[in-house]
Amino acid sequence: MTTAADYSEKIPNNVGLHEDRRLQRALESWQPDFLSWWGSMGPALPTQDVYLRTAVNVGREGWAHFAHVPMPEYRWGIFLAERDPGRRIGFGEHKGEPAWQKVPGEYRSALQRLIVVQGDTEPASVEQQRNLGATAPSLYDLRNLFQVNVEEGRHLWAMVYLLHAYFGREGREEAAELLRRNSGSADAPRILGAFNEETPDWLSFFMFTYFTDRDGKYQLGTLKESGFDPLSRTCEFMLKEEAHHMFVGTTGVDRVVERAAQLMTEHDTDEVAARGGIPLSVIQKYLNFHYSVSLDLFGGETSTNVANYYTAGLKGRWNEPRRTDDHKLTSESIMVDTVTGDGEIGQSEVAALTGLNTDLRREYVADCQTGVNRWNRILDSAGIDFRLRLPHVAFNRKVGAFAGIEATPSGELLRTEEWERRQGSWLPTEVDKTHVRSLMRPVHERGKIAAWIAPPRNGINGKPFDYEYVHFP
Ligand code: BYC
Repeated sequence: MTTAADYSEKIPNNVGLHEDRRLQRALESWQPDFLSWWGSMGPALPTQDVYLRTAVNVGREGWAHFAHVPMPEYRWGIFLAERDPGRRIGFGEHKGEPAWQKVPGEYRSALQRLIVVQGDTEPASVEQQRNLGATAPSLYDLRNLFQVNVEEGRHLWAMVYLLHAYFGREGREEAAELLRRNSGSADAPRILGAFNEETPDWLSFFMFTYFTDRDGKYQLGTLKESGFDPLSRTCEFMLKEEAHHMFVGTTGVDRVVERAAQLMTEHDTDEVAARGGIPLSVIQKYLNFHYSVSLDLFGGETSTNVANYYTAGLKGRWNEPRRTDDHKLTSESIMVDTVTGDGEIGQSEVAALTGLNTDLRREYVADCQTGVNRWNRILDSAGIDFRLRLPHVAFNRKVGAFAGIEATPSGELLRTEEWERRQGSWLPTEVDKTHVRSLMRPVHERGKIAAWIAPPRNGINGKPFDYEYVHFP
């Protein structure tokens, strides 16, 4: 199989779509629905064209092509990483067997469920970010937003391809449903909690791309290990695109923190709101919110679903090949966070298989900490004592062991009344949100940037910051 994408076809792909006319027709009939969804739920700001990256190859070198593209003409396609013909299942009860090229009947519904949940998040994030273009702090940021959006659209294509190619009529129905559910809808919401929250301002967008896209990185990392080879290969390639989304989040928060620090130093005050910046205390509240809702995306600390997925060979662990155990875990155990019998936050020992959501979440938490360290280094080098922190895992949780309790960011239990009284000092209040929103004025002039954020260190693809990343009609 070649790795290069065939752009002469209606649906660019590297899966030899033209060899399977039925599948091609099915996907070609989904395509107008996708485009109509993109038109009504995708980026709302009219543009003439945007400097976008398009995948042209899945190999290691030169996989992307950059050019100004009118957004509706972006070529969404289907790209799977190269097939390793000798690949074997790396974990679970089928460990050592050749990876599956077809869906094993007994795992059909579980696999379909995982693909649908993954697929559902992609268009959800596009919907959540729909209106951000109108308040972009610079053309550079606007371009990054649109890049993230078109690639989330492509990730939807990736899951829809799997549903159409391997799950028959039910798969096609699920693919249609992915365009019918909408973020925040009362009748047909998106499946996972965080994807029904609003992303109303750019600080939220940067926190979302830092914390929530990072859940994507870890979940895709586990699905990349899947015994179902087409899922593994599609996730492998998605991870490549995902890296830029997290870069947008990491450097976005960097720049908001840097600007706050500059204003604090310049005016010798913490009151940066009056100077057009976002106070560090508000940045901390946004961080608390996005981190805690993203922790919920890992499911419960203990879960029989995840144990079954692992045993069946459908969903592995982060860095599965590098783990030094037996990759079956039938006789291992793990400590997981819990609320103990006497109502305290503690830990308990459970079978390693049922604790796999905790295993993944711990990898994620350690990764999240690296960003916080990085932001604190910015503060440190500006001579500022304030430090950002990840809140305790029990803080503001709606899923799992801590869903029924309230806790402070440092992990002390609280009575409900006290939580109600104090939560405004930890989570963004209406006043905070209104202030952040009031700063969100569009800066669509080349080379200019809003006052609440520092410019980036580098532009995109070697271009300068003042490059004309977006043209308007
Ligand atoms: N909200 O057994 P449990 C991304 C449900 S992000 C609502 O503890 P399990 C992206 C759960 O479905 C990555 N419901 O959980 C980022 C289950 O329902 P059923 C997306 C929730 O199954 C940014 C029940 O509660 N990919 O790519 O072990 C931009 C019991 O749950 C939530 C994936 O998530 C929640 N937060 O694990 C764009 C990978 N949490 O089955 C894209 C695929 C749990 O009893 N999904 N529930 O009806 C999975 O691997 C798993 O479904 C989960 C949950 C990790 C989500």
